[in-house]
This record gives sequence, structure tokens and C-alpha cells, in this order.
Amino acid sequence: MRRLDELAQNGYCRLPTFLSPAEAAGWLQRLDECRGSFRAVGGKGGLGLPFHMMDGEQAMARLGDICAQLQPRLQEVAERVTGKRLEPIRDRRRALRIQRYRGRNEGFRWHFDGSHTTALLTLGNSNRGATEVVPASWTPLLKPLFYALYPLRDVFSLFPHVTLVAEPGELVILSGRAVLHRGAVGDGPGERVVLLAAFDPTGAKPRPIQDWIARRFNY
Ligand SMILES: O=C(O)CCC(=O)C(=O)O
Ligand SMILES: [Fe+2]
Repeated sequence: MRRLDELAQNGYCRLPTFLSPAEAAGWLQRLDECRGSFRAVGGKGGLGLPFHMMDGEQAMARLGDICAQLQPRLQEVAERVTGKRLEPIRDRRRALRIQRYRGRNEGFRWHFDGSHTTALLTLGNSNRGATEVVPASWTPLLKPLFYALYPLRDVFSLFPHVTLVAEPGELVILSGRAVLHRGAVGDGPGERVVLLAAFDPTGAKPRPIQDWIARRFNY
């Protein structure tokens, strides 16, 4: 299947060898050198799951080389896979994020992204965490239900979904605004470390209300 068709049909597309295992391990080591700079996120209003993150502005200040090398490569692949001209979302803090999910209780609850396309690069996954995605065919039903059932988001696990357990170096391109997805907690000790880059089509109209909602509800 062509990647474009795969993305349209499933809402995601996997590129398992985007980075070599050695390259992924090298970047992970760089992140570990600034371990102390990751902040604990408890989830807004106590409704989200905990995890640790470094936002785009902090990443630019502390890990400028990662940003400079990886973000353009992620954008290029995301453009190729979506067949669209893309640009990083306007909010620089959310345009690039590094997220760490430790042990068996850190994760990211079911949500839709505020941005059109997300490139999700796995750098480490020793606790076997996963990205879970509900197929796009459920979206027309789930979009209106999502905000109504927001406090009960765990019920969305009852819908059919795929579980993507990525190895270090795998890149997933996700139509994050179009499919319900989550960062599922791992089933062992260790942690999953992902770098996310968020893109919108070039010249897309600003969506201040939707952006506010995404920020308010997601992080
Ligand atoms: O961690 C994951 O697998 C998904 C994270 C996510 O969807 C997000 O940060 O928007
Ligand atoms: Fe997301």
C-alpha cells in the first residue's frame, strides 16, 4: 500500500527504520545528559496521566543540535507521507516536544491532537509502552462523544484500536487531529522516550479556539 493510502485508511503510517538503532541510542544518551530538565506533567485538572516532558523552547535552548537536525528531517518525511506542504505549528512550545513515560503508570490519555500531522519518533522503549490508535472510520462517531465523555476517557479503550509498540528509531506519522489516539502505559520497568514534531499544512488558517481547547485539555 502506498504510504499516502495507508495514512488515509489507518490514520497512521509506520517507518520502522527511520533512524538506525545506533543513531537512536546516541540521541537518547544526549537526552539523558539533561534528564534534570524534564518536568513532571500531572495532567490538567488532574484528569490526565502523569509523564515527563521538555517543550520545544526548552529543547531548543538545551538540545539545539537535536532540534536542528531532526525537525527538518521529520518535516520532510511528514510532507512526503501526507503529500502536503507542512510547517511546524505556530506555538513553538508545542511544535516540538520530548516526552518520557516511566514505568507502569505514566502515559497520555485518549485525545485528538490540535495539529494536523504529528511525527512521533521513538528513541527508547524499555518498558514496552505503545501508541494506540482507533481507526479513522470511528472518528465521525467519536469526535462528538469525546468532549461529552471527557472525564470518562478510559471508556474509549473499548473501541477497536491498534497498538503500535515502536522500537527505538521507528517513526510514526500520525493524522493526530483525525484519529483518536493515546500513549498507552508500559507493562514493565524502564521508560518510553518519544520526540514529537507537530505540523499544520502551510498557510492553514489559525484555529485559535481549537488550539485553546487542545492546549487546555492535553498539556
Ligand atoms: O506518546 C504517545 O504515543 C502519543 C503522544 C501524543 O499523542 C501527543 O503527545 O499528542
Ligand atoms: Fe497526540
